[in-house]
Amino acid sequence: MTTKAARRAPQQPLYRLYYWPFIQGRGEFVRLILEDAGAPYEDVARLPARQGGGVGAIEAILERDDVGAPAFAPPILEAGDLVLAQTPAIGRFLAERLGLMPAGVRDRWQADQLALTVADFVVEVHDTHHPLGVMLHYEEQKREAAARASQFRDYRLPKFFGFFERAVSVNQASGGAGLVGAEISYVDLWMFQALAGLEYAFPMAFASVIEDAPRLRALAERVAARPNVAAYLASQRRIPFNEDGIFRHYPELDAPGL
Ligand SMILES: N[C@@H](CCC(=O)N[C@@H](CS)C(=O)NCC(=O)O)C(=O)O
Repeated sequence: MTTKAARRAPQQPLYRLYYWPFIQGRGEFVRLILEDAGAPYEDVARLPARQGGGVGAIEAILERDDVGAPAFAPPILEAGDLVLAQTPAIGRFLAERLGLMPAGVRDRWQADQLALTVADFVVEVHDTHHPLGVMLHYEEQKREAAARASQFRDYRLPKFFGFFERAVSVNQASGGAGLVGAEISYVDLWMFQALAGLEYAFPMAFASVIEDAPRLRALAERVAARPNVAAYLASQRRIPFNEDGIFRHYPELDAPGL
């Protein structure tokens, strides 16, 4: 029998994401897992404030002391009683539940290893436009950003791409689909997002490194063509890349002298 309270409470989806509503940012790595798996979720801060959304919802969950360990920064996932922050921890949690984690023990640990490497890459991309810190605007650190971006383009980007291409190559040589394990995993979704972001932010540098990474390119295309991912990418739920996010297109950082 339904109680009055249960009848009054609107049914909330099990998964509730709290992330800045105007950017893809790190929230996108969580959204992609939920979308690919077809898991119903609420992108809480994108709801109107009168429905409990907006940035206020993020501030409120960050302040909660009744959830075990408090969350330091978004993205934050609420799943029933669990409130979990840190993108790689959320990725691991959701991938386990939603069938996007490789099956074998070694592969699971190595999925973790690779997901953290993608997360490192994301930090380095972010630091190209904010090398001094996030409390200053890009315009206040343009000189340092130019120097940092040059290091990134010349050394770090080729190193990361060479590494990821090698990882796909090694895994595919033993019959795997993507970076690790037999099937496409959450790490492949993350790799897709890292490549999409890089192509937006550094189109010229991307064009030069992707030439030497054919397996990585094919993997990203394969992820983008997965039916739920393709539907998501074509939907309004996919926030366009912009200059408030992690992957920002500043032409002067991509091609100095422009
Ligand atoms: N290592 C964390 C980083 C979280 C993070 O830096 N979140 C950003 C948005 S992408 C933020 O809002 N940070 C606020 C802060 O660090 O004070 C993760 O992977 O989730």
